[in-house]
Amino acid sequence: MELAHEDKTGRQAFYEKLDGVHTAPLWAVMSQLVTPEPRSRCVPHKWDYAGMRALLMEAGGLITAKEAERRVLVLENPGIRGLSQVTQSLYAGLQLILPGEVAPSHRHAAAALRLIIEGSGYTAVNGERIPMAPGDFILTPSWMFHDHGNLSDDPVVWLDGLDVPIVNLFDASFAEGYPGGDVQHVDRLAGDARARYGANMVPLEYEPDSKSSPVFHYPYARVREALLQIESAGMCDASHGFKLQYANPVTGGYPMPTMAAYMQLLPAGFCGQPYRSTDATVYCAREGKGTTFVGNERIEWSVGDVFVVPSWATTSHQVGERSVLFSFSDRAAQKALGVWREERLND
Ligand code: 1HN
Repeated sequence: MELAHEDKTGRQAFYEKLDGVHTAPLWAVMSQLVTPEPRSRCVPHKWDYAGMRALLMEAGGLITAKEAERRVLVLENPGIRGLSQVTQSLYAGLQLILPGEVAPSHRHAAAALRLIIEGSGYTAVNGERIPMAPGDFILTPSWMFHDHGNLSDDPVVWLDGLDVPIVNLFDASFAEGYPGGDVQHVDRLAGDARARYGANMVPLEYEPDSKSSPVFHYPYARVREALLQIESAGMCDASHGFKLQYANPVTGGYPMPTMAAYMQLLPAGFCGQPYRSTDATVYCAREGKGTTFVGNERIEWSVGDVFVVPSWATTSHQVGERSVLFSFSDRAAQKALGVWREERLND
């Protein structure tokens, strides 16, 4: 910011004096601190699934899931390398578990969500083993023990999303291993959480003891069926196609306090209107193929590809064939804090 009466040497000496006592003049930095609109260092980027899968398999030959604790390739936003961040607030990675492997049980303050890309395995959480199938959405809420395994004959690969950068922003990170070995004690039947909380009913006089959805598993088969039925009813959103958000059935709100997640069907020939919002978003293509325009960039995607859209970047989707996109963002946290904004733009 230019000041009316230049006195550069006097000011410089003053700034050095301030610097010596861990102080700085706000007027020199204010325009970068408080911008008229979001100015993200993050950039749009796509991680091609075929290439990432090959690298995961290479990692599979170099380190076991147990030795690595989590055999994950972290997706780093090219604009902020070295921070293990896919956006300013979120972590994303691709995880591989080979047949017979176990990723040992642990818990941490950060919450995780997963979108299964290929194969079948399980995640154990809250004493229950949750089966993983392609397209399934799975939660491991904050401070709940979780371990993963693969009892099949093929690799299982999924996309992890965590709110690690948010927890670390608050310097509120805690983590510990499961005291009883690699695999947590399983004391609930398969399907227990879904039976108790996922049938549009809850246990008698239920009072939530967690800020996250007690339903840890949202199988893709049901989501897909819902999207197809909604598509057949028409009323396509001009920007989003047919889009559903994952919900905590107890509150109707987001499945976790920090993260929102979505599945959207883009009907054949869809040519979406541009849209932007303050929640930078990570997408994973579930079915079909298409193009997403992000600012001046053009991202071509097909099944398994992961791509990231920065905050406030103008975004539009186009497809030839019917396609399905999964996505997640920090919208839950932004809405809780009252800072979330969106804008629909017209061509
Ligand atoms: C974690 O616990 C998992 O449980 C995956 O699968 C990725 C990234 C950072 C910190 C903890 C998992 C993670 C993680």
